[in-house]
Amino acid sequence: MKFVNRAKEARIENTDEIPFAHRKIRPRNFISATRIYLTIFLFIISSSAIFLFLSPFFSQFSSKLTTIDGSNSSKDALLLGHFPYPEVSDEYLIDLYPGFKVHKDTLSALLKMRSAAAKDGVYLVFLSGFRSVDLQREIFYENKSIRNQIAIERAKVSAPPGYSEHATGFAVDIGDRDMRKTDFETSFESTPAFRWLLKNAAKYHFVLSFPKDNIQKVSYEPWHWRFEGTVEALRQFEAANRSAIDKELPK
Ligand code: DAL
Ligand code: ZN
Repeated sequence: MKFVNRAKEARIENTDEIPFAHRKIRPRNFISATRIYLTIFLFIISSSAIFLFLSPFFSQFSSKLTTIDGSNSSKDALLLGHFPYPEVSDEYLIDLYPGFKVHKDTLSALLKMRSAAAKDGVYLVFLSGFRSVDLQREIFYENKSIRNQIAIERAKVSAPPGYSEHATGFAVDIGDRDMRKTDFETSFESTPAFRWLLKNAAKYHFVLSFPKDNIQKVSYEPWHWRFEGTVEALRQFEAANRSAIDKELPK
């Protein structure tokens, strides 16, 4: 027995004398560390492969989620090319003149713009501002019926109720005081008023909502301008602006 024990001790001593790097038999803790590293490596490789394989399903799922909350899916919110706009509550409206209301944040910019144009010898007329959803309903269905149009045709020139920029109080239709025959006509584009607006409206935070060949496929409306001079106004038109930037709407 003594002999066996001594032999064991000798083996242990001998092993310890061989430099670590030259030993044929690795110590046990070295082997288990290698196993752990190998397992982690295999785990990372296989989970990356699984993720790559499933990523198309994930992205489909996440686009469904964003569609539901409406925050990331401007094109799904459209109705016949128009984005939904809530009706501004009465407390935010102010009379520009009797029967003509606009969002109160718009008033000062409108007046400044009109004065600046007048100084340049151009006379802007404000034709319409805030429009309630009820009035928009009348306009849309009445005219649709009178003109014997189907909704798709009507929506090219008029927003369905709940989808008009006029409901926000931030949109105004503008004419040229000296060329009233061009009111609400594409010929408004050849008036001094329109040329002045194209050059100067951005100074007063007004933007042409429906330029020629707009991404929403709404008819060209050179008379229709919207105010984007506050964060609230910008938020209202975020989807419209984003769609114009992304050009992600169906052709
Ligand atoms: N006139 C445009 C289409 C609107 O009401 O938003
Ligand atoms: Zn308009």
